[in-house]
Formats: sequence, structure tokens, C-alpha cells
Amino acid sequence: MRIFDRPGFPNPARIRIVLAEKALESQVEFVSVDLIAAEHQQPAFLEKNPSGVLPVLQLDDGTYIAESTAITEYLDNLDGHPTLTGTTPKQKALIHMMQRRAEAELLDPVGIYFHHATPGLGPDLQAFKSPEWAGRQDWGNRQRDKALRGMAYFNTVLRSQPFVAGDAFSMADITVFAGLMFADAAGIAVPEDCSTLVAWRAKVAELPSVKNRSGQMFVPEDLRRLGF
Ligand SMILES: N[C@@H](CCC(=O)N[C@@H](CS)C(=O)NCC(=O)O)C(=O)O
Repeated sequence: MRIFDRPGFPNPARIRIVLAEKALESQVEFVSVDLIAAEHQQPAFLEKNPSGVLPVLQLDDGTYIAESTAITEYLDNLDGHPTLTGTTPKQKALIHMMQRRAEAELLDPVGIYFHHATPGLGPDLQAFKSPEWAGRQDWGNRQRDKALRGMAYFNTVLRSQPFVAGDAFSMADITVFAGLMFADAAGIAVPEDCSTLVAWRAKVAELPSVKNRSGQMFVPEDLRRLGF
């Protein structure tokens, strides 16, 4: 199997955690795609994933699987013992519901804020950032405020259960974790009154799959190119 990704970016990080959880890292060849140079917008990559986003999994038979949830489903079920996506109908439904909420209420608004209200990945890549979008600070702030509401929501959820979709660590936790990681990069701080979310995050950060996973840091050259 091959994974087309770029270390340090939030959606690729989701799959790096899954690979570590499932002890599959050694079975995967990582192919780095240079997002900042817009390699993912070139025809060669768009043939793999017409959406032009990372990560993408390539199976040994040549099949390409995009979308982090689909990749997670595949990897989690490879050994016949899914641990991240549920086993019972109820678990599967709750995990999918919460992971989608994590995308819709946290990861996606942080992404829009990052790309349209901050320098994001730079002017060369985001040529589509029109003056209206880039200049409409209220648009970005609405997305930041949405992300903050998302954090407050997950804080409330975690007050009554140890993990985002219930009693066990799952794909939904991975998405919330990636959302917070992206929020750090975008400069959106977790509100002080979200102490349960902060404690959950510290607990998840200590999981071996999260703490020791390969490629958790941005490629240093990327940080330099982004002006950090
Ligand atoms: N829905 C996709 C989102 C993937 C995504 O947005 N990936 C980012 C990297 S974290 C990307 O490739 N961005 C490139 C761009 O927006 O131009 C998934 O779940 O995998």
C-alpha cells in the first residue's frame, strides 16, 4: 500500500494515527506530495483524487481511496478486528455521527478560517482566494466562531463520556484531535472554560499511536516556506 500525504497537515495526520493504531506503518510506503508547491493540483495527482486533497491511499491492485473516513474504514477493517470504526450497528452509527460533527463543526471551519482569514498556504497556492473572500474578515471570523462553538460542544460531550463517541477511543476522537491541531496552526486557541476538552486532548496526546507516530511534525522546509 502507498499513502500520498504530507507530514504535519491535519488530514494526513488522521491517517498516520490510524496506521499507528493498527500497527500498519511498516506495510505502507509514504509518498510525499508538496502541497505548498501545488503538486496536488497537477493532473498527475488529480488522476488519483479529483478533489485534489491529501491523503490518498493506493492499494496494491492500483485502486485509489481518498477521504480520511473511507481510508480509516479500509485500514481499520483490514485485519477483521475493527477498533476505530465500531463493530455493532449502534457503535458504527455513533462513531460516524460524531466524526462527521467533528469535521463539520471543528475541522472544516478551522480550515476555512485558515485558508481565507490568514495567509494560509500562501498566495501562490491559493490564487483562488479572491479579494472578497480574503478581505471579508467577518467571513473568517464567523468560521472561527463556529469552530469555537464546536470546541464548546465537544467539551460538553466529553463531560459525560471519556471519548467523543462513547467509552472507547475511535475515529471521531482522531478527527477532533486533528481539528485542534489545525486550530493551533490557525491561531485559534481552545477557550479557557473548555477544561474537559483540554484534559481529553492531553490524554489522547499520550496515546502511543498519537505520541510516537511517524511524521507528526510539519516538514521543516514547509514551515519556512509558510513564513513560520
Ligand atoms: N475531506 C478530505 C479533506 C482532505 C483535505 O482537505 N486535505 C488537505 C490537507 S490537510 C489538503 O489536501 N488541502 C489542499 C488544498 O486545500 O488545496 C478528507 O477527509 O481527507
